[in-house]
Amino acid sequence: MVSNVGPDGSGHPGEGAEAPPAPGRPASRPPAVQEPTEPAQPLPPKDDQTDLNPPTATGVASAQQPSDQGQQGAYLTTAQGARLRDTDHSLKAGERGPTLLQDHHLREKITHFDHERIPERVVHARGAAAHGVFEGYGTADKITKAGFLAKGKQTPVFTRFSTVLGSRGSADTVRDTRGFATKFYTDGGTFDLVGNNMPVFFIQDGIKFPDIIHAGKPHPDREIPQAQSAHDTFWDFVSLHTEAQHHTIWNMSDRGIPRSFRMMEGFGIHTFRCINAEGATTLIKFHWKPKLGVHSLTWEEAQLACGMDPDFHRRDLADAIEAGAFPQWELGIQVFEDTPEQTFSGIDLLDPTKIVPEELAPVQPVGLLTLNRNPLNYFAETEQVAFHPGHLPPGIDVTDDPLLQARLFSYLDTQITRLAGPNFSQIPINRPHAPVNDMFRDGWHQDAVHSGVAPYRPNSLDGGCPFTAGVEDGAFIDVELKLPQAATKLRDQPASFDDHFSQARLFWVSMSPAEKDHIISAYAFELGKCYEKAIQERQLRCLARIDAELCGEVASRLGLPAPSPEESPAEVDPSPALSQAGHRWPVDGRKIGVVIDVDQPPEDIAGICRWIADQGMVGLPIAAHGGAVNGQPIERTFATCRSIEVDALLLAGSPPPAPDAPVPAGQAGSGSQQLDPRVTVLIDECFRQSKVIGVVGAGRTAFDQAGHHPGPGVVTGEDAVAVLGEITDQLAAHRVWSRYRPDQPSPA
Ligand code: HDE
Repeated sequence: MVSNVGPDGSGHPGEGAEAPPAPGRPASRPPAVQEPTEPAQPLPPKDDQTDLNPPTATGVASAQQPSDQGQQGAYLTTAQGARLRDTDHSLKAGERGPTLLQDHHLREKITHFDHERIPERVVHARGAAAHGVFEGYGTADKITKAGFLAKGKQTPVFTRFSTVLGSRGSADTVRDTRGFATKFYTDGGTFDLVGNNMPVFFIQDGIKFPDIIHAGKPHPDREIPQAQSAHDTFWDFVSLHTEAQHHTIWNMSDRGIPRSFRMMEGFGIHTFRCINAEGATTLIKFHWKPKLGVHSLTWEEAQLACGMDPDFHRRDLADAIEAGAFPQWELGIQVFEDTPEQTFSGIDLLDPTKIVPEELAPVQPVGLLTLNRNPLNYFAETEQVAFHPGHLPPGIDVTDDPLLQARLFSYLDTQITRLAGPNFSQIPINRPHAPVNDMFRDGWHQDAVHSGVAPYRPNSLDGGCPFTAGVEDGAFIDVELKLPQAATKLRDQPASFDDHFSQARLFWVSMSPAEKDHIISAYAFELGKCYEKAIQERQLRCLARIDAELCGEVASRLGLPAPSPEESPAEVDPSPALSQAGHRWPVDGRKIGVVIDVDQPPEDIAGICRWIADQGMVGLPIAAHGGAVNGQPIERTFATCRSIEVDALLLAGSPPPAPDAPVPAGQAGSGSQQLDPRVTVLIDECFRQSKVIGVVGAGRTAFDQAGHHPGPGVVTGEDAVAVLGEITDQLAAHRVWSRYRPDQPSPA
């Protein structure tokens, strides 16, 4: 940070700059004035800044505009650039006297601070983001002329992940839908793909959006609960507006508590229309497929993380990128013929509460997203980025999905309050990388210095500039569509939107037994938090229309009778692609907790950690105390580590007994002493959460004392590398599903 660097680059005043404090004087008295020498950290060379300083709204590269740089020069200055001698003492009438109104620096500093916060996003307030690059495969060339999808074309991107309901300071691992928004800075103008980690939405018409959000947000009287759907108004809404039942069952499934942003699918949800170079159109749906697979937390892990590490997802993303484990997703499309009906296999493509099963329309990969750089400044980039589903490049256009249509209005409108005016696209993170030459002028926070006198067209004073582009110049041309001649103006929707339950059932029947059990537990937990019995009963009537077993189980856990379905559940074929279970995935970046003890030879511990790192995973040494054990730096202690932080556990030594633990009469030696209860909890939780547990040599003492027995997913042996090899193999399935016992409910 240039501003923190003193003249000698150390963060302190230069040698001789400050006389030793006189007796009785505070050490922080202003230093004597002295010219600094060269700053120790020179500003990055111009080339390094080009990424952060894309062309401005006037098309001038911002590196040519020094005002775009956050910090310049080595000296602390006022906002006007006057160098400051002291920023720690206000100007007073006498050492013990009142502060003077004329102290401009004091007023400027406090005034700026008073206005540092901007309104948080009305939804999706909590998020984390990263920069990256998108490379096209060229496989969509016949469908769209969008240049960023061309083979080998690389486009800079910025992706922001978010929860929907919580405020900016809420926890990451709450049960909720996740946002997955990507800004592609394409040569043909910015493209924002503003999607979610679930392929359907709560409502079919955007006019209901304020209503579902009011229902999901905290109750207006007490402003609780925060970032939760486990409350009366949410369940009141979704049981009355039954189109929400499909999205709700996704929320109650494991998809509502992802293991990591890196392990989530993403969906554009709406159907979009593509146009190719010949002018032919196709309907498509966007999908993001994570290279690491789709994985989730258990409910116990999610709840633990809310307390142990509320920044769990944010930290996970930043740590992985910093460690060079760059997350990747393939962008894929489902392709449908653009017929007047806009349906596929009987599914209305304009209904955002419906999916098209991948077995009917396979997802075809069209490019690869790699996130490879963390933001430098949260506020400047992650907070101020502004997405909009209407930011489309030539080759991609919208459809008449009534939810998408309302979004096209909302995203522009909301930024005017959130980012204080209409010029938010001039904020560096929002600047297109394509040259911009609009005729928008003035307004709050206008940064561009526009030249010319004629911001209108046609004109004869500015040489006719700017010119309009034709198809051959890459213009965005709205797809022309014939509207039905006999269309009636009305507030209504097509009859095909009335089926609210068949796809919720499709989701349910596609789940594995463990996933079904998680869904039942989630409904029972969330509805169990409702005060109103009438709401619970109404939601049970909805579940009866999805599946009798689901309804019966939830009803019994709520202590209510299971209602009979008003209509028999539909006959549907499962879609195996919807289940997360039964696949194997790369283990890159997975964390193995290694419990070690002081007696272990240093070469053992170092060898274990090296082996884990060589596999592209992260070893997390855990010991009784911090610092180092036999030269091995300790990352976590028994006090700071909980199961949530590890994907697998290796008991590599016999940890010391609990301090002051009594030795049972007649027994001696560490093997008979009581295990530190924090290690017992760690082993218990990993066991219950179906994580692979490796037990090497003396680690067996700890495992036995925790009261567990070898079984599925417990790998024992004397050779640490052999045990680690087996752990790694089992990690590819994420969890040891064969150890999962639905009849043994976890405490959370
Ligand atoms: Fe959004 N949504 N939304 N939404 N949405 C916003 O825009 C809105 C919808 C989504 O990381 C807001 O800039 C309406 C569907 C994401 O900055 C706001 C409707 C999908 C993000 C808004 C929807 C989304 C937002 C709040 C119904 C998935 C975070 C701040 C018609 C396809 C983007 C902002 C980021 C954010 C309105 C429905 C995804 C208020 C009116 C469907 C990922 O404009």
